[in-house]
Amino acid sequence: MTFSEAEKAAITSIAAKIAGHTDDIGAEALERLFVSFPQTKTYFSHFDLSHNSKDLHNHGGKIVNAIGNAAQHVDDLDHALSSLSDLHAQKLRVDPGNFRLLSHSIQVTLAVHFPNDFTAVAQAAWDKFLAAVSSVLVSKYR
Ligand code: HNI
Repeated sequence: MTFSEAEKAAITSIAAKIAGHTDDIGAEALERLFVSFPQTKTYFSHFDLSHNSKDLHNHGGKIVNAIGNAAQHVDDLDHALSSLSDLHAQKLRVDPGNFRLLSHSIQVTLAVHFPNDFTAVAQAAWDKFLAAVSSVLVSKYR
């Protein structure tokens, strides 16, 4: 998948704004995922999923940091996400359909926090970017 300069700008500019708040943004995105699509909680039965829990912040931070790193490598996502791709395919075996649900929850979270930046152009770029990230993370399933 290739990204235009305008798409890259929309991705990196919002990624830069997220940078100082990865745990908070990630925890909120996860909470939105679990509230909206309760079946996704089954992968996290070992976590404390109560509102604002430490587990949500820790794990949310990991996810959003990985996305922030990917935003710096949109032309080389296969390489940038290689070990995470191994992990999700070989160890976690998350149903691929769940990636769309998380991508959606992330976008809603960005929209709420950065309403001025989350224009129609930015939304389309983020939707494409998160779909590309998800596609790499499920690329090694067999
Ligand atoms: Ni995902 C672990 C990133 C989608 C379930 N996941 C991680 C880690 C990162 C990560 C980073 C931590 C790796 C480590 O500890 O080395 N996950 C991402 C990203 C996406 C994604 C960037 C998509 C944008 N993961 C999903 C989805 C699910 C999911 C859709 C299930 C609904 N991930 C997990 C689980 C773990 C995990 C489960 C292990 C959690 C733990 O610590 O036990």
